[in-house]
Amino acid sequence: MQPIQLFDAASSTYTYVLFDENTREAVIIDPVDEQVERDLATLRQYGLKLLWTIETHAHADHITSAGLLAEHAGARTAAPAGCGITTAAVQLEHGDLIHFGQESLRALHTPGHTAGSMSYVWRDHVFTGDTLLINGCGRTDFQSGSAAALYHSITEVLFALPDATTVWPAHDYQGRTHSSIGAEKAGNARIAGKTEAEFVAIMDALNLPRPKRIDEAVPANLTSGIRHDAEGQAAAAAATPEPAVKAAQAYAGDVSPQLAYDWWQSGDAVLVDVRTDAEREWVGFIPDAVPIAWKQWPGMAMNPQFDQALLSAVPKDKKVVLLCRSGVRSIAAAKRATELGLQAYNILEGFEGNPDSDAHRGQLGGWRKHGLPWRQN
Ligand SMILES: N[C@@H](CCC(=O)N[C@@H](CS)C(=O)NCC(=O)O)C(=O)O
Ligand SMILES: [Fe+2]
Repeated sequence: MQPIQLFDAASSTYTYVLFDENTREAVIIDPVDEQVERDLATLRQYGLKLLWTIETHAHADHITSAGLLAEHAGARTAAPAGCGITTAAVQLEHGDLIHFGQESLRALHTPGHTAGSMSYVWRDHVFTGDTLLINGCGRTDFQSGSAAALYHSITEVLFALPDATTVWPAHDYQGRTHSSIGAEKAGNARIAGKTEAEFVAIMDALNLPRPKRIDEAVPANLTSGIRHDAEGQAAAAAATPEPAVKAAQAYAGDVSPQLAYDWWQSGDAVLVDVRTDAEREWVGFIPDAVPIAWKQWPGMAMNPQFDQALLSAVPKDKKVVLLCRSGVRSIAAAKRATELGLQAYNILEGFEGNPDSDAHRGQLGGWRKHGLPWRQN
């Protein structure tokens, strides 16, 4: 079985999806924000349930979609402990295993490109991030990089894997897709047959231009891709729980699942489920709720399909109560519904509940936990 390899041409980044063929549980390595729609479509196409998003390091050249995938696919975020990615739910240490179905991925600390960088071994494959590239390696001139550390990571950690191990890098700038440990050991121009001193001299002489997006990308990646600048508002709205006080100014209010259900049953409100079809299929749905997926990706200012579907589903004299997985997207959707002239309420903690939410919301546990009606497909 091969990993699914996906390419982002703008940053020459490879993203990988691995899954258990029986349970269909999946992980994604180094997802790119601008490709989130493609990645969700890939998960749908293969019938996968995304359990984990995993970073090899805090990237300097593109922004991760980990935060978006956590919200839109219900994944948990994992990142190397030494990378300062404070929002990651799991901080990985050397040797840690990430399980998906019967499969697992083993984390190897491979510092050098950055001090926290990790590679991941799965069966006879290794995902090397920017530690080892095809006939190259990650640069070591910024972000706590160290050529000496990289030399040890490559020669002692990665080259200790069996020669037949397939190498899947985070980037290739010349269209190559994969290599092997044996091939890199024998022929990698920067490191094969070189002493540490020779390697350090090569790295010191590279003189590469700074990545174009480094000033924007690194801070965003330290918070799983959730940006707080003006341009990043869409992503932030989709992925960051906001204090209810601030949010209350932009929509009619927050309601408990029980109150939303009562309004819906008495005919005062229309219940709109803003989760994606894939989420409903995996986790369960509410019979008779109106499904209108809330999609807001980086660079997408408007979503006319959402607006149109919402306006035709909700009569002007009724409230709309909006539900998502954990009560985050539904806030963004309630704000949009308010802009469209509707009296819009956010259902606290959504369908599944949000164990990470602040104390104000922490008690509720979501629609399902309240014993309100729902069904599995
Ligand atoms: N031109 C690219 C920068 C490419 C770059 O510096 N890539 C890093 C990885 S984030 C690297 O280590 N490159 C190694 C190399 O080019 O040899 C950009 O502006 O984003
Ligand atoms: Fe990098």
